[in-house]
Order: sequence, then C-alpha cells, then structure tokens
Amino acid sequence: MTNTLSLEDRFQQRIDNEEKIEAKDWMPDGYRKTLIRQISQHAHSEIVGMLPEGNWITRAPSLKRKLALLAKVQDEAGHGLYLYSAAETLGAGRDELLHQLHTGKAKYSSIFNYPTLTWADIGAVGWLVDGAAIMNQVALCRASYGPYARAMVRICKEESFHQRQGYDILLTMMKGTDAQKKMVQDAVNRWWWPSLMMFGPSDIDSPNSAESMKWKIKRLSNDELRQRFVDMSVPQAEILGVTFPDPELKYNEVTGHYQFGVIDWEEFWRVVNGNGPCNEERLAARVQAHEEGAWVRDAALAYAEKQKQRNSSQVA
Ligand code: BYC
Repeated sequence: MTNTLSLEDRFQQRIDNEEKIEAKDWMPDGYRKTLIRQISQHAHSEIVGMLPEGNWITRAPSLKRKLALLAKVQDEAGHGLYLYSAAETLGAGRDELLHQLHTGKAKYSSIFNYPTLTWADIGAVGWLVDGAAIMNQVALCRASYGPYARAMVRICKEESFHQRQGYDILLTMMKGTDAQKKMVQDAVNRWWWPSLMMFGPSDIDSPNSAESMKWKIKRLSNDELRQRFVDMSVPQAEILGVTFPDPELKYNEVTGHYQFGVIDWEEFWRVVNGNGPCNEERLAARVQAHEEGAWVRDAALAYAEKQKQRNSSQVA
C-alpha cells in the first residue's frame, strides 16, 4: 500500500505516536516558529531572571546563603545558554534573538519586572517563582521537540534545588523575630499574584494554546497548571505560617481544588507590554551587560580563529 499521507499528516502522526521530533526532521513552519518563540522567550526569562536575585548576592545574610544564591543565579545563566542552543537547532541565530531582547521586541516572563525589596523576597522568589516555573517545566520535559525536552530535564532538577533554597530561607525567617515574620508575609503578599500570572492568560484568552497542545509542545493548559500550582502552594503556606493575599481562596469540596479570586489581567498585560515596575531597569541592565561583555566575545572568537588556523596548519 502506498503512503498517501501529506507531510503535515505524517508529522502529526509522529506527534500522536509520542515520537520525538529532532532538529533535522521535517516540521511545519508553524511548529518551528512556535518553538523558536517559546524557547527564546524562555531563554530570555532565565537571563533577565538573574537580575532581581543578583541584586542580593552582595547582601545575603551569611556565607552559606551567599553561596547558594550565587549557585542559583549561575544555574539560571546556564539554563539560558541551553535554551538559546535549543533555539539555534531550529535555525534561530543567537545574535538575532539577543537583538530582539535588547530592543524590547522580545517577550520574557512578566515576573522579572517586579522589584526584590528585602531578603525575604529572595525566599519568596525561590519558593513561588521557581515553584511556578517547575510546575510549568515538568510538563515541558515531555514536549515533542527533543532538544527542548532534554534541556528541560536538567533545568527542572536545578529548579527544584532553587525552590527548596527559597523555602528554606522563609522557614528560617519564620522562626526569627516579629520583624522577620512580617517581612516574609509582606514578600508573599507582593509575589503571590504575579506568580499566578506567570502561567499566562486564561485558556480562553490564550491564542497559542490550541496549536501548541495539538503539537504536544504544551501538555497542560495555562489554567490547569495554575490550578495545580495553587493546590500545591496552599499547604506549603500553612506549614510556613503565612497567608496568601486572596480573601476568596478556599477549598472546594466538590472539585477537590482550591478556588481563588480573579487575576488582575490589566496588570499582567501592562507588565508584558513593557510598563511594569522594573521593565526599563531590566532592559537597561541587560543591554549594559551585553555591551560590557563585548571584549569576552571578541576574545573567544579570536581564540577560536587561532585554534582553527593551528589545526589547519597541522593537517597541512
Ligand atoms: N510573561 O497564548 P499564550 C524561570 C505571552 S523563567 C510574559 O498562552 P503560550 C526562572 C505569550 O508569550 C520561567 N508574556 O502563550 C528564571 C504570548 O505572546 P506572543 C519562564 C507572557 O506561549 C530565573 C501571549 O502572552 N518560563 O523559571 O502558549 C529565576 C499569549 O499567551 C506570559 C517559560 O518561559 C508571561 N508570564 O503560553 C527564577 C516556560 N504568559 O508570544 C525562575 C516556557 C504569556 O504570542 N513557556 N505570555 O507574542 C511557556 O510554557 C509558555 O510560553 C507560557 C505561555 C505558558 C508562558
């Protein structure tokens, strides 16, 4: 029997059969474009995500806390690099992606446009922001595109350490003075809603979801992941002894889930569109770091050229 399936149908069949798609396989343009969009936004998020925490490395309260925070921030740089590499396998040049970030054309996670005001914010970021990131990224370990899925496995292992170091910071502070406990509650109040926004718009307002689910890039919808995150976080907050700033948050016996209040989507879009509390500051810091790092890139290129010349003269 001759195979009369179109390239698109055969591709979808591979996806439905849970086969991984690899860099050199045929793929529809839309699949490639969606992956480049999502992976590059994810890479940018890791890189910009270093800034709110980097701000506290010199002010960490002990040597151990400083080491853990340094390691976490370095991990995030590593995640950005794996993800830019995964985007490169799809034909997206790193220079072009960085140009889009530096000129404000590329999106990155809304969450990194909020300030880290106290040491408790570093705990809240680890617990809630990394917690939300893991919830989303564990599902991405099963994404249909091989290079992305494989990068996610290692990233998730590291994120899990990040979340625990954040929770540990908060647990320690909650055993401290009243002022420290107040600081923790204040940080949780400020990070809770932005963490829920990390999962993206509600499913009915999520234009990319239908195709991404069909292509098994996304396995769970924005709302499903957000609900799982709320269900996971409430018992953790109880152990910690903090509350979430949502009077409507309560357990629903019928659904078996915690129901929560309405997310301020106006705030979300304001931040996504460049008008959050720290958008300008974050972009300026990235551009400055890129410019100041030019000599490193030049030196690496000069070294690579030297190696190439040496190797070719040895062959000759
Ligand atoms: N912020 O159709 P939708 C980390 C955009 S870093 C900004 O649902 P999609 C960490 C979305 O891009 C964690 N924009 O989109 C690092 C789309 O715009 P475009 C970052 C957002 O892609 C350092 C439009 O809204 N994680 O872990 O199907 C320290 C409509 O949305 C956001 C990832 O990047 C947002 N929050 O679903 C600590 C995970 N949400 O592109 C921790 C990978 C939505 O059409 N990404 N938008 O112009 C994803 O899983 C998906 O891209 C999303 C959105 C679930 C985020």
